[in-house]
Amino acid sequence: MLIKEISARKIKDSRSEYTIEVSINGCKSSSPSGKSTGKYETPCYHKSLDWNLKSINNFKELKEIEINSFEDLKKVESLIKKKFKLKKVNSFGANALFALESAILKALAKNSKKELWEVVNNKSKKIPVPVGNIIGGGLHSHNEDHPVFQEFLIIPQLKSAKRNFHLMQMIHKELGFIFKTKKVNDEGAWQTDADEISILTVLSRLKNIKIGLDVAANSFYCEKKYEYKNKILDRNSQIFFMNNLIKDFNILYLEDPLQEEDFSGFSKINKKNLIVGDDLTVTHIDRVKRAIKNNSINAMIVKPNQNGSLIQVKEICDFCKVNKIKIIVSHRSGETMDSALADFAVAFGADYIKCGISTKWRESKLKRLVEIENKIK
Ligand code: 2PG
Ligand code: MG
Repeated sequence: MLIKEISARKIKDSRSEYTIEVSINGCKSSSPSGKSTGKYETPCYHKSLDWNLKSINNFKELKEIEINSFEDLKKVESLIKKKFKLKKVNSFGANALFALESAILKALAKNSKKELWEVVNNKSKKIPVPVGNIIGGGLHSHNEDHPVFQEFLIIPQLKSAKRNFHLMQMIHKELGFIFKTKKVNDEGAWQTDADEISILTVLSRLKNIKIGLDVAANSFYCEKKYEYKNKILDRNSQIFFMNNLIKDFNILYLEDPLQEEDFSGFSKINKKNLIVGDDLTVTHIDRVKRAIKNNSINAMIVKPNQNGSLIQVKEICDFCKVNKIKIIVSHRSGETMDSALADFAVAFGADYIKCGISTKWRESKLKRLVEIENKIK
């Protein structure tokens, strides 16, 4: 396939902030963006969003290379490094690079009359289990007295993506009544003033789901202490508290229980279930290797735009599989209507996909997942 048309423009994401959309041969892809970002994530843009827009709009050299497979993205990455004199391709900016590569793959899929996930990996048959944010807190919620933990997650246990999607939506509705709230946060999760323990108590009574938490501990870590509404915990007490929560509420999935530098603290968290790195690992291979070496995690979040390069993201997923680390492909708190995340989750062999439950931005990914499931069956 040859690239005949290439353009980039600004669009607004679910938080009404500007992000990048790239079009290749008429196929469009856009990038989401995070609010509780890890310190070691790749920056979204090289110099600025406008700089990246201009660079992509004038990127004529792209029209000279032929793209016939996922691996051919390597040609694109070499060209970027050469043209913009970059040592690492990621320096082009994670959002700019991801939207560009994803749009190229969509164009290739259209050109070869295949699905997006198939051009990345046509052997993929596994449908990841959704992990849905149902009650929100932390940096994503705007009510004054919100919970400190960022995400209370439900992991449905039914046999298909379609049934799991419906179950999550039903429970989402039900919890709106239980917590007497009509306001959702950045990710479509309910906003409430209830405290962590009361929320977990309600979740523990639900049928056909397991409980997950994204503690996002960085966001309330200050001067070497974890600052809750009614208590301040030092590192050891935080580890103790996390281990007790796992036990008391049978938590299947615990993301970022400690701040992003504490690899050895993570190793002290009970690994009976999933201990997930996000800000800790930031979808970068050096951090992933360190986390595995330190026995910090047994699962990790993969966010394409924490890295930018889909070639590297795939390598990281392959590395995780070899090392028996479960993969959770994840959305960001500021999302677009692009549903490609579901395709990448399937193609990279993810075990789970974290993409919210409610609001059109989150539903677009779940609907796509169901669509892929119907095609694969
Ligand atoms: C997270 C994400 C997505 P953000 O911490 O896992 O839920 O949040 O996109 O703000 O980094
Ligand atoms: Mg997280």
